[in-house]
Amino acid sequence: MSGQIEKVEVLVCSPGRNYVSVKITSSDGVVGWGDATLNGRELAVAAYIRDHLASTLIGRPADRIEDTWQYLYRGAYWRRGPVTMTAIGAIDIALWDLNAKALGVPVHRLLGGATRNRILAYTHATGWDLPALIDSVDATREAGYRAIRAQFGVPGLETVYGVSQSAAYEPAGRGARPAEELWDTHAYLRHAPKVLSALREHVGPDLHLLHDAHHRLDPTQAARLARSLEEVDLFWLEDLIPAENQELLRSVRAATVTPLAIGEVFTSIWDCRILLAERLIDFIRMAVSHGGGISHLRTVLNYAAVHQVKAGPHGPSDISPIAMAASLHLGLASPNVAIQEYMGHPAETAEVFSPGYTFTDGYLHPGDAPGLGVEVDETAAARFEYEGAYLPTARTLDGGVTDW
Ligand code: CS2
Ligand code: MG
Repeated sequence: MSGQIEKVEVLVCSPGRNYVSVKITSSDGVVGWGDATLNGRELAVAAYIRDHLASTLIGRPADRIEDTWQYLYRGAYWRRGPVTMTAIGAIDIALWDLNAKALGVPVHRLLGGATRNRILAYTHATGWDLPALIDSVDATREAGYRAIRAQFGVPGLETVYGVSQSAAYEPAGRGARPAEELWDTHAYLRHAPKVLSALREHVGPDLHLLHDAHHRLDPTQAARLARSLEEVDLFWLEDLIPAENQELLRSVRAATVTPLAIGEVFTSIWDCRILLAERLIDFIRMAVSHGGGISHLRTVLNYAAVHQVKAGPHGPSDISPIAMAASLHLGLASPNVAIQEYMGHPAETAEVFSPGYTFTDGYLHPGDAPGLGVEVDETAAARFEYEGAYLPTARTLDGGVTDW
């Protein structure tokens, strides 16, 4: 017994970047934490939980995790979408944390136990030109990574999303509105194969290389790029085309044997059912926080496994240490989670969130502390007030808005 849900509180703070966390307290005095961070839309999720969900949860048995998920998803008229699913995800993660703590076990034990000893991690390396990229990849490899995502500048463009111009890189920029960046798909397509081939030449065959196209291509461009990179032997090529139209990936898939990953913007199984059922992708990228929590992502992972699709969950800085811990507990307990993105967080984040997961020799482990193993310092959080921050908007050279 974990008692009843007595309090549902929302904590918004900004230690280095914005985070929204949910704290659920049971009548037995056990606390569970969930992550409700949605980059650039943080306050919408905070209000959804605070104004619409919190009061409906008070008094419910705290140990009915699945029933609470069903109640919030199937029991509500309006379903799906990032705000709704992140809100449900945060409550679900908090309940898993609370129940595992009440039983004194790590969350992965409640999920059936570890299916392997550790989880392969990948992180980001960036450089505006090839020498800078090579330096960044070498340093990242030196730090122990066996899998590295490589992003680079494009001649003729001043900025490229995901490419650091300074040491600490945070894709969401502070301010009242998104920055606007120019984007040129043709210039990118001419440049990318040369850079990635030269990088493979430099690193040799063993290192896993990944690359992210951020949904900027049409299916024909995507097929051409993926085919031209076959010799580079990428671990995956990510987010080639806008993710809404699942059927369009059929032509890309038929044209190439480069492994494809997609899904960081998906929020429910309905966003990827065709992709999984037809095995149009090799890796599903949904995040535990944006994808309805541990309970729903587990459904997605199991459906993916039936179709021999693996997972490589989203793990940039906007996945807070709470969701990162949840992803690792679920990942350790799920046989088809092949790799975990691990971008890390700004230094100040550690003043508020103290996670128990560890990175050793290129692999991650969630730790064996009860629950998710993340401590939250609410007094420290009060020092870091929310400040609006947005991902940039991209425009083509003629000034039109282009895809994310
Ligand atoms: C990226 C992220 O981690 C990734 O693969 O695509 O930088 C992503 O764009 C941001 O997390 C969006 O919030
Ligand atoms: Mg991505």
